[in-house]
Amino acid sequence: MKVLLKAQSVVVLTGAGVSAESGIDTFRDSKGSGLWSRYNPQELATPQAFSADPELVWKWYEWRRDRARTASPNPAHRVISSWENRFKSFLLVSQNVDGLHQRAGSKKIICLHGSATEVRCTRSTKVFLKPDAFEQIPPYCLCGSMFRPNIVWFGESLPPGAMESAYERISNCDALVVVGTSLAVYPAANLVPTALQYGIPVIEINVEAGDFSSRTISLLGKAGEVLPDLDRGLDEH
Ligand code: BJW
Repeated sequence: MKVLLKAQSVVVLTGAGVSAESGIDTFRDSKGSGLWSRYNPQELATPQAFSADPELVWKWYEWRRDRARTASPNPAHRVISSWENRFKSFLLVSQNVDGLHQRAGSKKIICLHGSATEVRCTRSTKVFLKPDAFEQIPPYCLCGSMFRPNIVWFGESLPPGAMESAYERISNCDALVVVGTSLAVYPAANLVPTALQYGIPVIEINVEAGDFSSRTISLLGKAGEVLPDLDRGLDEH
């Protein structure tokens, strides 16, 4: 892959599809088998839903946190982590909250949608690391206020500076590699048309073509197979 062979500065944007081969559900796909086809996001992933029924929302997150805990990083996570050493400048921008990139060793990472291993006090907004299960649902902070997952729900702002840093690095990179995302959720989805506007080559790895595929280098296939192939190709040159 010529674009990556010449690249000094690379940004990777990932979504739920990068963890699919680790057994983590995606949110949506054209076959209607993602998480949102079984659960209504308005009932679960909004601040309003949490206020109305914190126990229901927490039960859903405890189930998902458990699935993430028992899953292992796959070859796609491992290749992305190794690219921190391959390219002179590297940044991973992830929409995922499952922690599998970090467990594969990724350190240069911006988490746009928070982290399922963290909780936040609803009064002080202080963040605590809590990877293991809670004994009681909903869980409470020592101050007596309820904890919530440290995740960005619909209608909430992304972590301060996260999109700004991503835009800044993308506008200066030699290639953007987009892995396993439907690009259906904003503002993360805007990163791809922005890169295209700047004339930056975009390599897209997905099991199916998406809205931007006619303007990207679209590699159709599973991330856990395509990324190791791509990586081996770089080794051979
Ligand atoms: C594989 C594979 C394999 C499978 N290998 N590939 C502008 C226009 C319209 C709406 C908005 C807008 N700006 C903001 C909004 C509102 C909203 C939004 O985007 N709504 C859309 C639904 C239209 N955005 C927000 O509310 C954001 N906040 C915000 O913008 O604040 C300011 C504001 C608010 C309101 C109005 C205006 C401004 C916050 C977004 C937070 C997203 N949070 C979630 C849920 C968190 C809860 C949780 O995780 O429990 O984050 S949504 C969910 O989608 C999750 C994901 O990170 C995100 C992205 O999904 P992703 O990763 O792309 O997964 P999928 O399932 O969609 O795709 C998987 C892909 O993998 C598919 O393509 C498969 O083909 C592929 N695949 N197997 C490779 N093996």
